[in-house]
Amino acid sequence: MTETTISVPDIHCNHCKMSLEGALGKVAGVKTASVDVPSATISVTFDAPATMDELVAAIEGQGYEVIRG
Ligand SMILES: [Cu+2]
Repeated sequence: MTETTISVPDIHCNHCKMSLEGALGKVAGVKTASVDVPSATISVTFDAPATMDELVAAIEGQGYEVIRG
């Protein structure tokens, strides 16, 4: 199990939270995805076949830019 925190500065409201958690939840291998609106970050736990690149692609697919850290 890999746990990561992804910074997505454009997260600003509950709608962002719902759409991003929904998109990440559809990525095979993702166990949990939790958006924290005040800090504009997403905590994700995942296993194979999910990869960091796929998580980023799912986020970008919703129209958000990811800050890679
Ligand atoms: Cu929003």
